[in-house]
Amino acid sequence: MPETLNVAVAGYAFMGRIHTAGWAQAAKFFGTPARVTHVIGRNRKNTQAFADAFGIPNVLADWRDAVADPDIHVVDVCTPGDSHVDIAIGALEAGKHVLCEKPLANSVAGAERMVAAAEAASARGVRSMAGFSYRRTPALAYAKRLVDEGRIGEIRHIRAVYLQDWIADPEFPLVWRLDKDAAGSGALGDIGAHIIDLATFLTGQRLTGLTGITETFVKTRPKLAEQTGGLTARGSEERGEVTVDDAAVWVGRTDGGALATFEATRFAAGRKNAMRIELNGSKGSLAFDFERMNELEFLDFTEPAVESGFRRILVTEPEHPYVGAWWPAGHGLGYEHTFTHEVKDFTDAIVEGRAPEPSFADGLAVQKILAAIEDSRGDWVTL
Ligand code: SOE
Repeated sequence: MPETLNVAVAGYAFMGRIHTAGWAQAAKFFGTPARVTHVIGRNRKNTQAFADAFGIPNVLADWRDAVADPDIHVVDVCTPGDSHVDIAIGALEAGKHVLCEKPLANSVAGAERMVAAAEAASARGVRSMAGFSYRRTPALAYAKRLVDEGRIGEIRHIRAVYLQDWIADPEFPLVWRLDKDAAGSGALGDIGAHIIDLATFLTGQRLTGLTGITETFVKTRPKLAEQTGGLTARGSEERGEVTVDDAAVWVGRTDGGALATFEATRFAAGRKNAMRIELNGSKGSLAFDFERMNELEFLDFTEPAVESGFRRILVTEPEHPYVGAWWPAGHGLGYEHTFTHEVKDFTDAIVEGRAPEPSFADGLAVQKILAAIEDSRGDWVTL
């Protein structure tokens, strides 16, 4: 085991950028023994500019070069979904630990191949993890603690939505996230995957069956001229077809006897990153909204009705998950901290020789649900 793990990050646009920031912060705030030594990107000029800005010493144009380099110990896959299978499997077979962004792959078959490679690698002590970063939001990690302690009792309802509006303008161009070949699906896989994972993470329950529908409201858009930021772009005069869903809704039953409802959309005008989840149990309720990510609502249903009510817990105390490494109570954390916590937890597992969570198998379970929602078209699908 090297003293410090050398990390190659594949991709630099949005996820690559935030993962790179996460690795740097994890080293500083948690003493995580890892550093980004390489960034991999096909556009030489942009990749170099990113490397310069983030102080990364090496730039690679091809992920195969990272996989072949014995001095690289971790490959962090932050590219669009169509390259996840090849990079992750190539890296695992070469003995690199792999962190891979969600959704794990663009198909169930691809995710199954990744799981097989991850299991074979695990037998050799090579670790892998799926990048469901929201699990590492302190308020959600704390919510899980409360659920595990039985504070809300038996769970009756899981109610989750993930609402964005960044493509609500019909003239927003065809970025890769709107291309089925590159992204696998639309709002469903990009943000729906998060709430599927979170529902399982928080409750420990899995969907046993579901029915769902998807919709593409805007069928054609200007072709891409230039990607100007993580979720911003400039279009050209020519138009092309949107090949993914704009929104999806689904409802299901869990193996723990709960009813679950979900919605994922990029057309919720005014909602920027409103990932909300509410759990109602026999003894209480919990509610969270990522747009207020330092808060958690908790209702204790065992208290007398005359004085019970939702209390707003400010999840900024040093005793709350992850918070002690950061700022004094009340000063709050942001989106990027979830990635810092993610790479910290991943590295801890590598160092301690245990399997990190969520595993690629967890990523495959999400992938199967995404496929079931697409196949359902309003019919019941047993999982
Ligand atoms: C875009 O919809 C996106 O960046 C997702 O890809 C991320 O997973 C989510 O964290 C925020 O929104």
